[in-house]
Amino acid sequence: MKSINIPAGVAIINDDTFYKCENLTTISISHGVTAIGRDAFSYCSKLAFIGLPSSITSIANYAFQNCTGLTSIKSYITDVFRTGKNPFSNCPYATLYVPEGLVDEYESTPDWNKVNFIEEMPIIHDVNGDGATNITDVIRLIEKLLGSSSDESYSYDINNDEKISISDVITLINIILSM
Ligand SMILES: [Ca+2]
Ligand SMILES: [Ca+2]
Repeated sequence: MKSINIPAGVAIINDDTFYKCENLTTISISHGVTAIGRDAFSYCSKLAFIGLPSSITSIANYAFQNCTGLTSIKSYITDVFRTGKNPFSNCPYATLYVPEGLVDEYESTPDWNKVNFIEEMPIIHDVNGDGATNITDVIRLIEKLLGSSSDESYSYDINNDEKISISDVITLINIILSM
């Protein structure tokens, strides 16, 4: 089991669900999940990235402890709540990326504030991850919107609002025009 999509309709990820899934490399938690249980992803040592949708309202004790390969936690949560005990304990390389303007709030809310690095979520310009931001990225994004083709490893949500929409196309075009 290397890759997991939590399907829409699942509201709670129970305690210990993915405990010690050491081969798990990617996890996609869909919007609608509200709670992540105790030790739900503990010791998933190959997990590198996680995204936390804004629907989440609780994260229990040690939910992601010892995810030692974790480098990026993207939180879309704007209503910042207190988590259980140190959910990111011993994730030494993890950076917590948070919505615009909320760094101070995360830094002052237990136990989010135990993550070593907390930064504002960067605006992604490079949809296809080839190192350049150009018209090809606009085309890939439009193809995704039209449903004609898509590569799920690409970054389509340019403006970090959890949705892929025409506003991402406009934001990307504005970025390219201002380069
Ligand atoms: Ca590109
Ligand atoms: Ca978007």
